[in-house]
Amino acid sequence: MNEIWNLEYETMGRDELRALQLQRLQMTLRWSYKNVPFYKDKWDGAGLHPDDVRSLDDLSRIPFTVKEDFRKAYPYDLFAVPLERVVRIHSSTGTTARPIVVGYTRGDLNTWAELCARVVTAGGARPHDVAQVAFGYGLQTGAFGLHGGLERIGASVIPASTGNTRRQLTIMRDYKTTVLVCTPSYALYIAETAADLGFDWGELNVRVGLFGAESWTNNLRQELEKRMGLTASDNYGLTEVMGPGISGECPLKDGLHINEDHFIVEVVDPVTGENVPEGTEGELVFSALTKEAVPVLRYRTGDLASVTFRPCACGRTLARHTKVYARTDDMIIVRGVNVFPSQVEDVLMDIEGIEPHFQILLDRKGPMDEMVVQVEVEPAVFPDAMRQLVEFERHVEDRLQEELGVRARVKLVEPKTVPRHTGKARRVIDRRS
Ligand code: DLL
Repeated sequence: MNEIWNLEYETMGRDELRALQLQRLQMTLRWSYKNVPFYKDKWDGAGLHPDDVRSLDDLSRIPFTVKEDFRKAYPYDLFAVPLERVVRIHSSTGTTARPIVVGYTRGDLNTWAELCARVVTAGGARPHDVAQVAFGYGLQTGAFGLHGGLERIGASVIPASTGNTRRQLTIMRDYKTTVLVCTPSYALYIAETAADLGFDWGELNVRVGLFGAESWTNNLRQELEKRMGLTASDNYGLTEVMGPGISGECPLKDGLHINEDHFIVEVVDPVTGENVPEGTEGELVFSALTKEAVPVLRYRTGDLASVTFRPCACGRTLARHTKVYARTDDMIIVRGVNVFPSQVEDVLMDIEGIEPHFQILLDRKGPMDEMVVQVEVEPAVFPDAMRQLVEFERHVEDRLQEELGVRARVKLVEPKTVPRHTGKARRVIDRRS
């Protein structure tokens, strides 16, 4: 199954790669300094001139860029080119704050398609495939980005977009879809709908799932692979840096390969901002090396992972980061204990009879936080006798407590009660004021 889209860059020797990174970094620094007043002001303030960066070790002298910088720059203040040169605009849906707006020149779109071509190839897509893209075609980057990469490799792309799940399944069957592209939570919803409608996966041809855009555990991967009879790979990216195409898994699924000829990755301590040693978990920071319209240097993603620069048995020399299970800001604090939703998912997926749909509800009762985990049980398990129900709830509560170190109340709910998502799942409802 292993095939490498761009042998030259994906298997480049590390010395050669670092030389290329330095050259591109210096070019990007000069480009940003000259064309984006935000960077000029910030670096002048820090006493840094692009010419001061003479080796990759000087990278840490460059100030970080953060999400707030994008918000303040709304909509175009981080653009390095006039709008005449911008051929595409995307934005991430800000529910509360101002959205993040990014633009792409023709050259940027070309790079984006190249990088997504690498990621989808590593994930198992091939020119003969029929790829159904069930990310939303809209302002967000997922659909258009991966669409570009799939077209680049020569796959037949179906821009199905999200929603209308019954129609997704009909398309999947009638158009003979072989590659499904969406969030893992939507994949799960599709699988569930298929079962409800009596679709037989044996009738379908889907063999590869390219899933990403949200955190998901290996347990969920196994579940999806089992239910859908496919091989599922993870791919990662974010709007501020480019969208999808930043990294993706190869068939060995031992970390996500970062397209390092276009992005330098660093891992920093989320509190101090200092670089941490290879293999230590911290916050991923990316510097884009080739972007024209919206160059971005040392962007703090908020995503937690560790990175290895060891070559992979697949032949790629590109660094790998571990699956992103948590963000610095999705941690919830319940009665003083730090809890990540991915920990909850891991426990639940391990318990027989539980469906992989859950939601965490946080309330404050007097001075105390209360955490309720709504958990769906499989229809066959949904117990009639109240006693059994209570016992099962206690069992799940105990297992969660072992993992989280804090007691949550578990509420078993009937199948199909936890809200389903066609895009990214919403795992936590925090009603504490
Ligand atoms: O989610 C880009 C994307 C689309 C990636 C399709 C892969 C596939 P944003 O909407 O800006 O961009 O959200 C970015 O989503 O900082 C992570 O917290 C999270 N995220 C993205 N991919 C993964 C992943 C797109 N594979 C934010 N695993 C990022 C875990 C992910 N989290």
